[in-house]
Amino acid sequence: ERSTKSFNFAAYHDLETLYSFMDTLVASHPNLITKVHIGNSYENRPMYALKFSTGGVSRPAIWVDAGIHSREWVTQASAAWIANQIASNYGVDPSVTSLLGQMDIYLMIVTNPDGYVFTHTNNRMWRKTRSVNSGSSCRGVDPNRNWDAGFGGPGASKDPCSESYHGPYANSEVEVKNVVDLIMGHGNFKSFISIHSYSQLLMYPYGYTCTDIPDKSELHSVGTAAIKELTSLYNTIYQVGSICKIIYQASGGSIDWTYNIGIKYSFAFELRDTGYYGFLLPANQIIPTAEETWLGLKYIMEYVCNHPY
Ligand code: PAY
Ligand code: ZN
Repeated sequence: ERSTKSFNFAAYHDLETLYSFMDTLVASHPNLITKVHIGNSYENRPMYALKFSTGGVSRPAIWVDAGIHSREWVTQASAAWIANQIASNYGVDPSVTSLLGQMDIYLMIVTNPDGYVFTHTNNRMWRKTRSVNSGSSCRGVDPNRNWDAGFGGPGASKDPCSESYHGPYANSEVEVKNVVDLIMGHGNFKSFISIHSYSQLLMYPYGYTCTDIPDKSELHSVGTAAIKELTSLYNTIYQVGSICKIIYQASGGSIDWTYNIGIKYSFAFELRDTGYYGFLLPANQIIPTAEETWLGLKYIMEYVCNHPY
């Protein structure tokens, strides 16, 4: 089927289905979307970002990733819905049209493809990558403890069997390294937004320390305004704050690294719910979750577009 009209956004899908959805979406919006192959995973699966662009050379860009933790299924599912929303709103919604007239959006729906496959085939609750750890029978590294920001510090484990194992060294995980290389090679990202679940939070740096970032007051107010939009749709209540203060100290996280390299508008979402279903959010909440998240995301994107630096 060539049309994304037939894609069921209200269901969870395996990797193959999400990858064919991406192809269909690109095929139906060839002048807007390209599929960027940023490298392969540990188990050699391709990693793709959807690039939404109306032209220009290395325009200022916004990065959005989902599914770096494979069990957080509502994130990959919401990202697919959001990809379709951006595509169908371009040329229709003046704010999306104007945004894409000035900036590019990179959206990675499945940032941990090996883990995602494993959640379908073996263990629904798998969080980490699937790399082999030398000297241990436990597999995988926490890809949100593996970035080069406070690496190996408090809020990460040196035990390969832990869910928050930081890995042998920063960027040891090829899935992390591929994103790092894309970001560095591009050189003009102005915002980096990572989507996780669950807890209903919108967070900014830092995670590795509870020390405030220099841009705390601006990021806190952008986050608060974004959440006001999000909450307006279904009254889903979110909290806003730094990772360290609002959830827990966590070192080696992606948005701490992006902030430290100069990407000021670095945020992480924790989508629905607050723990009743947790990672096993029923599929009938996918579309409402995606819809409200899109409102928050769009607010941040517009703000970034209107506040060049
Ligand atoms: O960047 O979202 C962040 C840092 C905090 C998350 C983490 O990497 O540990 C929080 C957890 C997550 O989304 O991975 C929260 C969930 C509920 C968990 O697994 O504990
Ligand atoms: Zn997560």
